[in-house]
Amino acid sequence: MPTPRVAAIHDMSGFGRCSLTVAIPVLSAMGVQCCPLPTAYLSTHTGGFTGYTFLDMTDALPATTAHWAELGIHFDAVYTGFMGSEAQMDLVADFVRTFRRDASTLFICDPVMGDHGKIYKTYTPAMCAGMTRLAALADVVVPNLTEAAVLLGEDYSFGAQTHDEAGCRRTVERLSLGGKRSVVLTGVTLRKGEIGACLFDRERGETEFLFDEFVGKEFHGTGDLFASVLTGALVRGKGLHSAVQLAEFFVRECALHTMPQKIPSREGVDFEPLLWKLHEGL
Ligand code: PXL
Repeated sequence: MPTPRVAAIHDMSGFGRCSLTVAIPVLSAMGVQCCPLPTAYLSTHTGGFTGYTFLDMTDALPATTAHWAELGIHFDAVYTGFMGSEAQMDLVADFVRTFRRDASTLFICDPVMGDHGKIYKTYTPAMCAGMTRLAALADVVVPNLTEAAVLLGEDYSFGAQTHDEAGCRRTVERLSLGGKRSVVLTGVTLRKGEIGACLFDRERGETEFLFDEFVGKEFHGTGDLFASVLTGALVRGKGLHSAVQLAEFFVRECALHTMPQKIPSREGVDFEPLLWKLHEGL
């Protein structure tokens, strides 16, 4: 199999293990070429740190789209996450349209906007509206419960509202836009002690739940870790069900390995020593 190639459009946060500092090593470890297109450079991510720098890289987007298009580069997937400005949403949509001329290019959109009923500090309502437009183009959309509510124009500050089986099923089926795209709703807890995903697979036309043990502590960046493993597995030819299983396995392994080290949760999970495990799952 030739090495699959992914364009990864996320921020680069220098410290705190999220977005590109997770996507690049994870995809490389999975035997996938990662071509990063940073949306912003931050000294740290915005969750749990103050005083971080923020360099908006909006101008790099159309310039890189044009250069890569001129070079005729083929991507097996475009994988997007945290955006730095309102304008970036439509510029990334242009990027997707440019490189999806070939129907084999998957667009995997992690509509990063918030978590736990809160929107991230740098996101405006206009950015959330733009993200909703961008996510509508995706082949696979990977929202957490907060982001799913934003995408559906619902109140996102809820507590347990969609944490019931029927509610999750309805959410993913609505987000599938009539079965046209796959959906992986993350951070779902129906019973204490477990965490997982509710997924709709457009290939199989089915909705299912896949749970794993909740290790008891949350860490920053695990959503990015999950979506990066999912992306790697999909471009390496796995179906959605196995790709979600591998992503859940890896996030749990990393959380279990990090817990005893008493690393502050804002530093993310200590995934580097475990990257080799991704090969076992492929
Ligand atoms: O993990 C999502 C994420 C990505 N990038 C930046 C963030 C966050 C979440 O807080 O701040 C910069």
